[in-house]
Amino acid sequence: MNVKNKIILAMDIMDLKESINVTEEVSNYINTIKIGYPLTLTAGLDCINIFKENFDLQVISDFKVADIPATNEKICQATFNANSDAIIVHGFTGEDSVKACLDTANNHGKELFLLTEMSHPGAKMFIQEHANDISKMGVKLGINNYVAPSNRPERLNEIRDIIGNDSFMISPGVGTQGGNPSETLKYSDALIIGRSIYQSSCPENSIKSIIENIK
Ligand code: NUP
Repeated sequence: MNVKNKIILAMDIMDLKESINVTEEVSNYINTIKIGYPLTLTAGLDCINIFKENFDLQVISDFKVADIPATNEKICQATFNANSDAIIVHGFTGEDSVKACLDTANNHGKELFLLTEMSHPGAKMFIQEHANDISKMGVKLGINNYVAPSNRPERLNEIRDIIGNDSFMISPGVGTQGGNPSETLKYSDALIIGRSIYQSSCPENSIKSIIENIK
């Protein structure tokens, strides 16, 4: 996946019109948007086409797919048929479930992002302990794209070591969740940023200032 810019907009506004307005304000600074359940459960899967047609953006669907293989395959099919360029998939479900998603992505010529570890405090309870193994499983399956937490740079470092420099890593948790853009980009290829941009009184100024401060 070609994310030429360093910021992926996490669009979790639960209103299609407002989400389009905010995207319009920042669309010159991004080429990829990440949508998830908040927007698609409100506006429907067709919002993917709406963003792609109006803004010429790549769309990553953050559906954190985490079911049995047969159901995962259906979820991925529906997402790619709706024109999504990529899907985010949980790794804790194990190799067969992830492989079902990967095969579906490959069949559609689309991308899969493996979620290795999450950014919220509760991630320390269960998922963090297994994040390195989840990353190793991704490498074994030949997965190229990973999601790992910006607000834990020491973990980004470890996960980067496992997935290697040729893999593509994107990181949520910047700003509102405490992650620092420059620190994150030492390990990650791109930042996923939502509230720090879309909740700002001027999203354009916010994204500009984040970009200007990236060292
Ligand atoms: O571990 C994760 N943390 C996380 O915040 C995995 C994610 N996919 N996300 C998503 O990234 C989260 O659902 C939201 O869409 C975005 C971060 O948004 P914000 O904290 O910048 O508002």
